[in-house]
Amino acid sequence: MKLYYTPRSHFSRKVRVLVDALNLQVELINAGNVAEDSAENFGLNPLMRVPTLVDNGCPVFESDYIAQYLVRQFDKNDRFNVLTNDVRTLNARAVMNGVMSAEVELILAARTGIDTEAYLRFNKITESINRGLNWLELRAEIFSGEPSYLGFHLTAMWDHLALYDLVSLNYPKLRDSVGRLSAFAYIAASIPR
Ligand SMILES: N[C@@H](CCC(=O)N[C@@H](CS)C(=O)NCC(=O)O)C(=O)O
Repeated sequence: MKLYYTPRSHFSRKVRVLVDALNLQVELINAGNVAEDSAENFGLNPLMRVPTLVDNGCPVFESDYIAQYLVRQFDKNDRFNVLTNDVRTLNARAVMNGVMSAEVELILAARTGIDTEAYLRFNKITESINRGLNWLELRAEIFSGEPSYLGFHLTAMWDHLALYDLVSLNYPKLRDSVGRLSAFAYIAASIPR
């Protein structure tokens, strides 16, 4: 199996942590600059995003669908609660994905020459990150307990936010959860630099 990714990609990292947690052999292929527009770099993903998993020539798109695909194949007991139907967990997943996508919009807009300070649209995108994090902080107890895919997701989101420094991270409960999870070597191994 091959995973198209970039070392800093937070969407890729939640899959990479799951791969490491399940001890799977996956070849990592660096897609390079994700702002570019060549589908070949992205494992033939027409949306030109990472991650994409390719298994025996068959591509799987979307980080959470890739996680589900891996668990259905290799972790029948779903040890990290990837296949959950719990609405609180799914809502937290949706909010984290929204925060992460908003960050991608801001970063790639700036990278491709857009002055993000000049357009109101980007104010709303930034505010969605702040409100999303606040929403998660108020429900931080869902990240307690044994490491799960939700915790991998939180850590991937948080470390990326810390790296790019686009918003302030004054969320002590989320920070504590990330600190606890980062003590696991298989989670810390992929911290973006
Ligand atoms: N919903 C997708 C989001 C993936 C995504 O946005 N990845 C970013 C990198 S972290 C990307 O490749 N962006 C390229 C672009 O938006 O042009 C997933 O969960 O896999």
